[in-house]
Amino acid sequence: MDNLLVMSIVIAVLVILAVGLTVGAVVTRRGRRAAPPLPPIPPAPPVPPVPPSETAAPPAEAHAPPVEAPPVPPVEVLPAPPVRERPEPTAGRMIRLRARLSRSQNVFGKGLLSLLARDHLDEEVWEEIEDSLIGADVGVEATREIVDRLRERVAVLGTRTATELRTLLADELVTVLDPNLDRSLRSTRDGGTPAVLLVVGVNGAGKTTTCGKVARVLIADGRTVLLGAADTFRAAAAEQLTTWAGRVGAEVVRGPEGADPASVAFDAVQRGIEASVDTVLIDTAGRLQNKVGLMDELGKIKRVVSRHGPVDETLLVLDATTGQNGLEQARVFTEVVDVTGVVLTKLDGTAKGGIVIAVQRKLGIPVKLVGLGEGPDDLAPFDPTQFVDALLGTEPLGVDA
Ligand SMILES: Nc1nc2c(ncn2[C@@H]2O[C@H](COP(=O)(O)OP(=O)(O)O)[C@@H](O)[C@H]2O)c(=O)[nH]1
Ligand SMILES: [Mg+2]
Repeated sequence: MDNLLVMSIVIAVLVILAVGLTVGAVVTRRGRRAAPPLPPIPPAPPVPPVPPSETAAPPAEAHAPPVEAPPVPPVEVLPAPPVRERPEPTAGRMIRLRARLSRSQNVFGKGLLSLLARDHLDEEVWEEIEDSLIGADVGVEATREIVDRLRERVAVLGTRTATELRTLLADELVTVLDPNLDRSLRSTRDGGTPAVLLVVGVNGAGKTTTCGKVARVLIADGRTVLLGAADTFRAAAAEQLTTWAGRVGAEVVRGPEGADPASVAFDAVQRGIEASVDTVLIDTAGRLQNKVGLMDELGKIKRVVSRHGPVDETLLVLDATTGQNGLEQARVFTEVVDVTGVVLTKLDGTAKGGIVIAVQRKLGIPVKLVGLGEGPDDLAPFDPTQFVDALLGTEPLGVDA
């Protein structure tokens, strides 16, 4: 009995133990299914260093608010572009005139010299010489003067050879052009402010072209130049001037089409003072409706510009091919503004170089520059001796100026 009891107790304990183990195993398995083990975390790859790149975030100051734009100026100031062309020096440019005048059958070289080469210089020949000079636009008054003196000298000296006669004629032509006149361009001013040059003349005479050519000459001489586009009647005029400026690296001040020319001119000088340039060149319009209109326009430009200081030079641009007609128009300009120098353009296109003499005598103003073509360097300082040599179409013979 005792043995049976003990065995029963042992079996019971074993059963309890077995059940207990089984339940524990199931519970454990369930728990594992509900929460599977996390996969092992791979080791983090090494962080590559950030390479410096253009796409990198901009530095903090780039987010700063933009600087406030300056107020819009009433005129457009086009800054000087970099110099793209080097103009050629002015010395020796007149030489070109010789080829160009002779190309246009100038009456001096052909007619006059052959007349002077005649065996007998009788009354008839002298009259022919006179006609030739008048035909060459020298003008009646100047022609009389030249021929009278020539006749006198031929008589006194008994000059006969063609070479001697040519020398005498050249001498008289130079004399009548007055080689002692001051033909220098007042393009700089003492005291640090820019010299102001006003360029006037009828439409098509060559004002804008001359402004561009003069700017090139000055820049070639090492000056700084600002161009004022006071011809505001056609946008193309300002455009044309801007093109010239772009070639040599000059600043331009221009207004919108139809702007007041005087205010553009004023602003140009103002800007020239600020930028400390040597010279301000002002291109104007050449509408010649009537004297009153012209006086209003040019007079106002000059008055307004004068608030900054005097105008140093007023250049009248004249087309040599318009002959005596052009002279009459030119006279109106001299009555309206105080012209200090004449620029005679298109000498390359005329057979009548004598216009230079007529212009100077009629207007009483020195011819300072001559236009010899449409090219950028086709502008020469006027020199009477070189001019007469070119006119007579032969080698210089040592004419005394
Ligand atoms: N052959 C020649 N043409 C010139 C000369 N000067 C200017 N021109 C031409 O004359 C025309 C009128 O010139 P422009 O400067 O516009 O005249 P503006 O109206 O007075 O400003 C243009 O075609 C120029 O190229 C010159 O000395 N010789
Ligand atoms: Mg023009």
